[in-house]
Amino acid sequence: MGYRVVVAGATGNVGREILNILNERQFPVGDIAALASRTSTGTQVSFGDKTLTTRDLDTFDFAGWDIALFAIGSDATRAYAPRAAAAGCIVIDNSSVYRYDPDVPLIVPEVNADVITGYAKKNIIANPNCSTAQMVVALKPLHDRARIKRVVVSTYQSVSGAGKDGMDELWEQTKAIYNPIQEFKPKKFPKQIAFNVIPHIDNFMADGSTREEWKMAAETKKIITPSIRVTATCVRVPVYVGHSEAVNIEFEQFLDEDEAREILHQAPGIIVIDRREDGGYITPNECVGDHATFISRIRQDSTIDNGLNLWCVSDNLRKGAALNAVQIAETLGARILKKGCAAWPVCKPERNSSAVSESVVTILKNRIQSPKGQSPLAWLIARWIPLKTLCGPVPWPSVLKRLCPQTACLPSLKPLTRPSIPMRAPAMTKRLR
Ligand code: 2RA
Repeated sequence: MGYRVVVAGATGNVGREILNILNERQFPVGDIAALASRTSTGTQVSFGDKTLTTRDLDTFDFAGWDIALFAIGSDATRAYAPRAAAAGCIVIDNSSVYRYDPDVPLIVPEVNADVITGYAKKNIIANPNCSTAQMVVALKPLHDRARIKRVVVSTYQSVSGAGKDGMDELWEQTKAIYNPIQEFKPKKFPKQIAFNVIPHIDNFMADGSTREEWKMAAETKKIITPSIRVTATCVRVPVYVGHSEAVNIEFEQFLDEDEAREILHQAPGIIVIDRREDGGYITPNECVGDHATFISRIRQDSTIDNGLNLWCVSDNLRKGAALNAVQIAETLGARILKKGCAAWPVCKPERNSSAVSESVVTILKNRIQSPKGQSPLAWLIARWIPLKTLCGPVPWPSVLKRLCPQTACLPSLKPLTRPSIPMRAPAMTKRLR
């Protein structure tokens, strides 16, 4: 017996990723409905091997459906989420409408899964903003060890955070700059994004910060603890997918950089790639399609007593949106609704097969510097048993595909598609699977 699942906003970037991830993680779906606005009703979207035809959100009857994953704009969320919730369907919402509502839990499952019981007040659970989700995954295990006092973060956010229009604008503007037949004026972004960076995401607030920056502070407080002070500068960069963050952390207690690295190695949802040499760190281009939050450049900040710097990168459409929403659905299933196979989701941890393959690829391809002087082989063996315990067999086809991206080498592999990416620059196409 599986869940009756609704995906609202199924034709958008995040809605399509939700469908992909439900399928990839084998969420126990008994029945699925893909919903869209009236103008997009009838559009076909992929769900594994199946093709779904989108239905009209406006006339959909949510009664009898278990979970609705919402990836629609704020106004539509205000209109339809209460309707779904009143019909007994639990809403997992990607918009910012309910994030700061004290009667709605705001959840990143690796960090605060326990608050999920609070869903019952409104039948709604909120998904955090993309830039917050990846940061709190990194902060929480460090906070548990040394208590974070203050965070100073600068973000480098990809254009996909602004949706399909943002991606199209980067593509069209780049072409127009190389081939200036006609002028291309900024529409989605306030200034030129191609070959540029823009220190402005979302609306300005009275104190001079932007709402994106305010969200990082408010959401971190709600998810981890109100005592953490966060100051952010959020910047849009000409990258298609993958948000990056330079994070400076001040702790109450001293935390040595090697211990921090080891804590992050062990933490759920995190892969550490941190070698002090050319290329020994992760860049957004390398995280596309992965489920993990990647941490690099871990180092002491010697300008304060208890300071640490790190670099944090994740796929904003996945951990920053669709993946986190599906993980919330998994948590809801495991802890509250309890339908599905008996073994599920014990066999579906946060460190998913994609992350496992990334770990193995990292070891084999990059010869990662193992912690505490272990040889890479010893490190792999030590890590192997927990990985197998958590995730079952290592997904060798995926590992091989990462090691040998030329599909000719692996004719039997079915490529993973990402239909949500509308326009692809050549470098981007190479990375998409
Ligand atoms: C952005 N944080 O990157 C937003 C998307 N939720 O614009």
